Amino acid sequence: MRVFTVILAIGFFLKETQAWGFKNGIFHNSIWLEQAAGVYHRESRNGRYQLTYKDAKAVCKYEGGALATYAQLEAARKIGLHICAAGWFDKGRVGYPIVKAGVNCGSGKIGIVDYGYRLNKSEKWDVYCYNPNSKECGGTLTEQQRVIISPGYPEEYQDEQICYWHIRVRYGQRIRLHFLEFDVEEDTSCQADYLEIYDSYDDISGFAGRYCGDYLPDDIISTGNVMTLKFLSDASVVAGGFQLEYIAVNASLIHSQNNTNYIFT
Ligand SMILES: *[C@@H]1O[C@H](CO)[C@@H](O)[C@H](O)[C@H]1NC(C)=O
Ligand SMILES: *[C@@H]1O[C@H](CO)[C@@H](O)[C@H](O)[C@H]1NC(C)=O
Ligand SMILES: *[C@@H]1O[C@H](CO)[C@@H](O)[C@H](O)[C@H]1NC(C)=O
Ligand SMILES: [Ca+2]
Repeated sequence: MRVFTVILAIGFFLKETQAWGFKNGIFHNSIWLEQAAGVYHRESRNGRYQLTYKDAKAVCKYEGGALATYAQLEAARKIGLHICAAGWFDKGRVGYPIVKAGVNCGSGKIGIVDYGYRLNKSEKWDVYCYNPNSKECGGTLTEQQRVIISPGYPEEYQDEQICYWHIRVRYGQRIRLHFLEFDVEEDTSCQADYLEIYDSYDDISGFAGRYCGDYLPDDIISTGNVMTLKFLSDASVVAGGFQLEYIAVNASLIHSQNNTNYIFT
């Protein structure tokens, strides 16, 4: 039975390897750097591909930015912005930036995958915004244990921040998040400012929760060796921010043997 499981797992792994692939020893289906060169990708709060051109402009404006131009998107791509989701950018154009060729994303093309100027501005896509004033924050964390803080903590965070933290610990380990302090602008469905947790190495799958307010969230344990945290603040009202700690935990110390979400490193 165990052998059978291993074979199944290897089969799954090979299949996924073909579809996705490795880059810098990281196995994944898409890369996103946090924002790059002031450009960032946004989707509707209702999910992917929900924004008309008018909505898209409003999203960027709401966060203090504007639609990215082709040149800004390309500048960001050149320093590593790789996002497998088509979005509006300047002048009603739609496309996305690709750094790494992949079958499932851009059909092997590297560069801006450009859908051109859309005649129908009611089509729904994501959006690429440009805001040179938003602070760089977040990063890729591989330590066994580390404290993560909101930008500027223990000072209040500022408006218009977007941070991604990608946590990756050793194969066979899991990540336990433990909140130490938490104070993020409160609203009923956390639409203004929020911290989002993903049980995956991107913010495309594995959504595990969105948090705001000043209630200290419970500990969260990943199902695999990766996690993504995303912090976003809007154009007004700030709060104290947050401080949390992650610790790599040996999976064998956790009862469940669920390894479906591991990536190889
Ligand atoms: C424009 O796009 C919208 C959304 O996809 C669609 O419902 C509508 O029929 C399109 N209009 C035209 C004229 O193609
Ligand atoms: C976790 O596993 C590693 C490698 O198997 C081992 O060296 C380490 O001592 C373990 N840590 C704990 C807390 O059990
Ligand atoms: C294992 O994890 C996956 C993904 O999180 C979940 O869909 C599945 O139900 C889990 N299986 C068990 C036995 O816990
Ligand atoms: Ca706010």
